Amino acid sequence: MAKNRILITGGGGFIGRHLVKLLLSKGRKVTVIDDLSTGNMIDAEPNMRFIVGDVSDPSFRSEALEDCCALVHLAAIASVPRCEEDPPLSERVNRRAAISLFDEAAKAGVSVIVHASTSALYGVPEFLPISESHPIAPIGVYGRDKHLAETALLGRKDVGVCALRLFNVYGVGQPSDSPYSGVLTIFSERLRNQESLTVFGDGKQTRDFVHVSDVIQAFTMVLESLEQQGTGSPVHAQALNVCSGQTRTLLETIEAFGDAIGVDPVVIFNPPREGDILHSSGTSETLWKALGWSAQMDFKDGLRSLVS
Ligand code: UD2
Repeated sequence: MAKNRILITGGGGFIGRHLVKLLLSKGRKVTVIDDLSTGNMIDAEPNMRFIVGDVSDPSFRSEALEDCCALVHLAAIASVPRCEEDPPLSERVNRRAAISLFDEAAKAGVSVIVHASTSALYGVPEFLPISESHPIAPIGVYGRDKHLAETALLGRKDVGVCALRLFNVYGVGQPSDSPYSGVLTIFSERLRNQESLTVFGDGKQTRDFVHVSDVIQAFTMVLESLEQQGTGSPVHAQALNVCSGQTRTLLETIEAFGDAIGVDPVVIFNPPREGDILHSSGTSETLWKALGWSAQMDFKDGLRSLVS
């Protein structure tokens, strides 16, 4: 049987669900593997197989790779504090399972691998905006393990590979019930419930917020480029920033939320969170030059979709 499926690990999670939907809408066949630890089941679709399983378990990996021509690896322990609390867990999932999966995928005949990496591997920025040539200096185990997985992948010569370094991704569908959810999701949920917002620090910290619709476009464009051009693709063996290039302070996001819903949010200031970086801002010029990708979502529209 022809290998024509795309395996999406962590496909039941926030980014994964959006990506699965987009790929299915393009007529692609998709296999999802997700252990449902933070993700959810997706309603049955004719072109989708959903495997409930842990990607760090080899028996699930070989089942998931059946008939697959491409792999998008999103499954991870994505919570930075959780990785700090349990470094062996981060090492097992974010590093070792990822590297084993890349090896097994290549052996199983997959010709394209796209890996979800993170801006966390840059650590405290030495300059802004952060480009891919910024030194790698992760503060914690999450960034360290993600970087090691990324390095192992990009060293491969046998398949088309690319790692996307995601900045602060936001959008509808991010779980809001965890203290480690993204700040915009937490704020929108609290505003919907007419609750006050907690700001850690003075609110002047900046983040590069990129909307999930732009992120899944980036994954799809990279995937298609590697499928068409293989190791000759301009994104092959590259680690690329996926960011909007438009930074906002937390106070600005609160003001924008207030405008969107027509109320003045009540804000409570708490001491800064341990290990928080003050400023983060990226440039995605490399991905623009390679494939013409840039973030399209207007920030205010993105916030409006969160609160509507
Ligand atoms: C993001 C990523 C993380 C890692 C990191 C790398 C998310 C959800 N997390 O962490 O996985 O890649 O970047 O640097 O994208 N804040 C408040 N009030 C709240 C919640 C948060 O003030 O109720 C602050 C928080 O202290 C921080 C900022 O908002 O200064 C952003 O926090 P975040 O958890 O959304 O994301 P971040 O940048 O810490």
